Amino acid sequence: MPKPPPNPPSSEITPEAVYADRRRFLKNAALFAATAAGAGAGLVWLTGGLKPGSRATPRAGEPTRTGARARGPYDTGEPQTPFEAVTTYNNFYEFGSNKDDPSRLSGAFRTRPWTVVVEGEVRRPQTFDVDALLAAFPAQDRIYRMRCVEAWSMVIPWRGFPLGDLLRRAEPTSNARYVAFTSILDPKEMPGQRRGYLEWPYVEGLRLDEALHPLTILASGLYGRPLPNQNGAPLRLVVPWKYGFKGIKSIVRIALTREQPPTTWNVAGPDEYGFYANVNPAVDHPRWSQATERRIGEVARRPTLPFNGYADQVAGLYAGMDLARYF
Ligand SMILES: Nc1nc2c(c(=O)[nH]1)N[C@H]1C(S)=C(S)[C@@H](COP(=O)(O)O)O[C@H]1N2
Ligand SMILES: [Mo]
Repeated sequence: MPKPPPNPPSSEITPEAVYADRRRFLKNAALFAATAAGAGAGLVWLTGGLKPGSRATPRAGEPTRTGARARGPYDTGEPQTPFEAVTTYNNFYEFGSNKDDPSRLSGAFRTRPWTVVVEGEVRRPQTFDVDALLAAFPAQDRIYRMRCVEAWSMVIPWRGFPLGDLLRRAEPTSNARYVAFTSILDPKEMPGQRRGYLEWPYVEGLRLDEALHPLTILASGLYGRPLPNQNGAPLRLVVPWKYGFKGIKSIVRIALTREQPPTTWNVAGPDEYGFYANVNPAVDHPRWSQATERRIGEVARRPTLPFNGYADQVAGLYAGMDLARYF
């Protein structure tokens, strides 16, 4: 296998890979600086000390000053990464490998009509129209940390529903041990799929108990709005204690399986990206440290927490496992 592609050519981790992206990176940096200097946001965005009403980002669905939505048991109270950054600093290789490619190149992508198939080791396989699916499983708001394997992180207010609700509806058989997810294959509409960065379609997987965990959601929105295309419309996975690449976007198929399914980044670089991909500051990536991270919008690096800060809820899933081996 050729040397796995960097995931992705990030400026601070693989400087040698950045040459081609230099121009776009500078544009991104300029955008961030502009946002930081923007009306009312000021230093707040740089320090992460956002206050409600102090920035020029959408507020629909966020907790308001009047306390319309109380913080839920699954919400972090940390400052949310501005909408502008969440929707312009993306990894979605189907649209290209630069951070601003997905927002620049996914605008015309059609996410309706859209069907999601649930099949495999289930008693009730089903094909859903995505709007029917979203109507059947009422959305909840979840403010989660997201930690990319490239050592940057964000705080994102998602809207979605627990994956477990859908899986239980499908009635997994006693053979079901894993869940395999598949993104859409559409090289005509997705320029990145006409290039060989990765094998397409993008695929991911979870162990069934991980998939059933209440923190694991299928998201259809963020910041109280429908999910922007660049963030994985119309439906994407969010598993907040794992590296971001587990959060597969634009899902068309969910299959319950007996065997551990292949996953895109693990196939591309088995020594660099594991199947489990639990956020773990003690297990470095072969080419960089995972001990700290850069929270987008902040200057100082912060320590990376085991399981991305969700250890109380999820560490039990891995009792007795060697997490350096099953990374
Ligand atoms: N189909 C697909 N899903 C994907 C990716 C991708 O390239 N293709 N990138 C992953 C990576 S590496 C990360 S960090 C997150 C980024 O999600 P965001 O752009 O919404 O922040 O999406 C993940 N899901
Ligand atoms: Mo990532």
